[in-house]
Amino acid sequence: MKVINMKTTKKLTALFAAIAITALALSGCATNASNNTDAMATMADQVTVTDAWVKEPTMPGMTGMFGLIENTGDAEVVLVGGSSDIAGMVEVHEVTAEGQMQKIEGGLVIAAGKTATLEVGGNHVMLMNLSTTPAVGEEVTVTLKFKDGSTLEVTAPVKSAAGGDESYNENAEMSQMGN
Ligand SMILES: [Cu+2]
Repeated sequence: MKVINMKTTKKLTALFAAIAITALALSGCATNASNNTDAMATMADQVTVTDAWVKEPTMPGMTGMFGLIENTGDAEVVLVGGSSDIAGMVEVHEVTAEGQMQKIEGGLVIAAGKTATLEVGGNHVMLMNLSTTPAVGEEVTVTLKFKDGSTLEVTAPVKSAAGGDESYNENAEMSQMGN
């Protein structure tokens, strides 16, 4: 043990260096791979929103946004929430068979090529903790957020609650869901 062979030490050093370089190269590959993923279309890129509208609030401090969300891509997209200047909290809601609305756990999944319908009595984008009460004729901007972190800004006109003011009425929701 007295004699430490310098050649061996150098070899070991070289070996460790080689391992370190290999590790770097591997992590480099991993980085490239994730960059490639990032270069693909985001969920927001794949989505087209049409007929978006916000209901004139019928309950204090809250309302919903409705419309059609089309997934034009070839991978599923998941709408997980959003934000708005006029709302402290934006969630994606569903209405249960009992007529209760609740947050969709994990978000609203829209398969490739499919269109999700957000409608009164069904799935909707819930705007809560409103800082202002949007009136008919005004426009509300909502930024939708998807599972991959991508976002899509939607500007929706505010429409009258007339004919839709039963949206939180359980019976109305039940009959609509039966259609
Ligand atoms: Cu809701």
